[in-house]
Amino acid sequence: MAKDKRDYEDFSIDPAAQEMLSRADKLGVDTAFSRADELSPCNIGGAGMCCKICGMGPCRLTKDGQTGVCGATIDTIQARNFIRAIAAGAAAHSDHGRDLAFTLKAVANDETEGYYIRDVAKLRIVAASYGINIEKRSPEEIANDLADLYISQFGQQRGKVACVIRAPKNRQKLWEDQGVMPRGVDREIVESLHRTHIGDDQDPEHILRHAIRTALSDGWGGSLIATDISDILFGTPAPILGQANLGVLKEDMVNVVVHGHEPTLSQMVVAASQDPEIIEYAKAAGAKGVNLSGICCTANEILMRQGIPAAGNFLHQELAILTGAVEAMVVDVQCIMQALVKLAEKFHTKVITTSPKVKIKGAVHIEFDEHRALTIAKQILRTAIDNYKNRGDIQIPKAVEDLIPGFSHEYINYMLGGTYRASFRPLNDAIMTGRIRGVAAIVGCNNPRSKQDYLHTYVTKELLKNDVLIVETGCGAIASAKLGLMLGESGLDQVGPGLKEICETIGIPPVLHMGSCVDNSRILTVLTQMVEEGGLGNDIDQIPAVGLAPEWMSEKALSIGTYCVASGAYVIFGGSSPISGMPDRVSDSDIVLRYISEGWEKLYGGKMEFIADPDEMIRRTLAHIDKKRSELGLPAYNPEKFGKSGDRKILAFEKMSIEEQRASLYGFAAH
Ligand code: NFS
Repeated sequence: MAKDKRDYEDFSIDPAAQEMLSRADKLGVDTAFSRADELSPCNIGGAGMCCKICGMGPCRLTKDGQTGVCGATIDTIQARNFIRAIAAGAAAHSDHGRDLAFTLKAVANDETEGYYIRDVAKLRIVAASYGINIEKRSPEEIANDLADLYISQFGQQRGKVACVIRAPKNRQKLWEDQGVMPRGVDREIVESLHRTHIGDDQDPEHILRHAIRTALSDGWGGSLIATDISDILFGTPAPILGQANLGVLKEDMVNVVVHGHEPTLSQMVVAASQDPEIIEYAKAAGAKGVNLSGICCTANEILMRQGIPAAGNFLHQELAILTGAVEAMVVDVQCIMQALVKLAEKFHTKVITTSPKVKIKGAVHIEFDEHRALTIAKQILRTAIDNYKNRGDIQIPKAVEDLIPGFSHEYINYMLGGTYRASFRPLNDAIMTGRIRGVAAIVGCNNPRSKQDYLHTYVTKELLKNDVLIVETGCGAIASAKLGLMLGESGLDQVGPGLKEICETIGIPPVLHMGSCVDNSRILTVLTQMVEEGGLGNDIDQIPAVGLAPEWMSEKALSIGTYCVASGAYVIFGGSSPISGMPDRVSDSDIVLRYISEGWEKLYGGKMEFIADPDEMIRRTLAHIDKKRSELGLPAYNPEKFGKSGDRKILAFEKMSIEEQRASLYGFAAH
């Protein structure tokens, strides 16, 4: 490895990744890690200062007062670049939601193969929340109406997206007052593109107002629809034992890795992998069976519902192939690197694309269709099994950690109070007393420009020490899982005293895995329920809570961050800002950056900041939480007050000698 290149330890904190990167070097193949080193990012485009929206450019604005050929100023260009990224992110999430709505419609009308309505209770609750009649009707009739309602939200032209009624009342009013109530999902995304065409909206604040409306159509629209329907069709998650990291791949089985985002396909591959006919087929090929695992958000979808192990997060997709033990990597949509195909050619791995929307040159395409879902899933698995005989030299890292994922908001509600008094009261009370200082959602991607998993897990661990309860989704959740922070007692020795008491009392890990990235909608629901429970103000912006995406890289992350700000949250992105400007070279090139922080905070109570230094992220998170506590009139955080009750005593007791135990019980050491 050349001197100016990063070492394996600088690429990732994960030993499995380090081992595979060393193997990549030995085999002479590149990865996203090495390509990131080879390819310096453009400092002008990276700062949002390049406009390539029309054929007169690209215009790169690097001098004070300079404009594009059309006269566009730096702040207009940055706002346009930013909203376009948000629109793409919102489109990805929402198109995923749309496809699920079509699947629900097809299931309701008995047109699919292998799917059924698993969570009738959630179907009824969700349908009733929109006024759909649920009395004396079959689940299929209700599902048909709900599917119609949800499908119509994408093409709706006027009014408001139906799901926004699930936000706090005050928040809905604020959105009305600010003129950012999303009307229809597709409409807001299309309008973002229209407004940013050459010669349209050229007032940055006006552009960014529509960015808020577009992102809201994702968080309180497409993403929420995706989560609802996934739960209805595949089951609302509840805690289940799972595993994470490359060590989940098996030497003596056909390894099939599902990668991407939509659970429609992966759920059916799970079902097909358990089919006796497929198991027999694998045995006939000389394997013990089919071993399924996931990468990225598909991993999260099947991990939290069926306990199917996660092979890793975003930057593990190439590393899984590098083991040489993957017979097929089955992909659908989003976060799939084109590099997989070229890498797979060095091994026997077949990359199988399945979505009508995604083809990669050189990959095998087996198009998925929910009407023949099980048949196609079996065809995919047979293709993988047939490939088992072609396996060459393999190297599977031993690294693997257990975890308990599956903390849906429904389960959190239940776990706090049980079936008869399910409520958020205990959580609110714990925050109000200061046992829990506040809540942080740590979400988002991996980025090869930073050390894989380092920022996620460093921030997570430091906030835990400070009694901040953590909820996680997406690749951030898999990072914590790989570190062993999501397994009941295992991480509790690193947790602050008050939070530890809460985790022990309820029996939860200090980091709650809430699902995939579209499931950030679950976090919105939790925040809303905390508001409705009372005691923490009357809107989301009053709750001592912060959202962080320390290793973000995707446009979806920007959409998520923006709808969280619009919902009242303080959102911190790590790494670099796509609209940082270069204030040292071009004065006022950070106008937009300042606007999405101070400007948005005045309007929505939430703000967005890009902070590269993890210690600064932590400092600002805690400062924000403490500020919100003080504004609510809650006692200042004081860890000294907690950690001396309940299980602490029992655990200390268990560690004592018999004599010490007697002394502590009876006041003397009896013989
Ligand atoms: Ni989220 Fe999921 Fe991961 Fe980032 Fe990609 S998988 S939708 S975008 S990389 S967290």
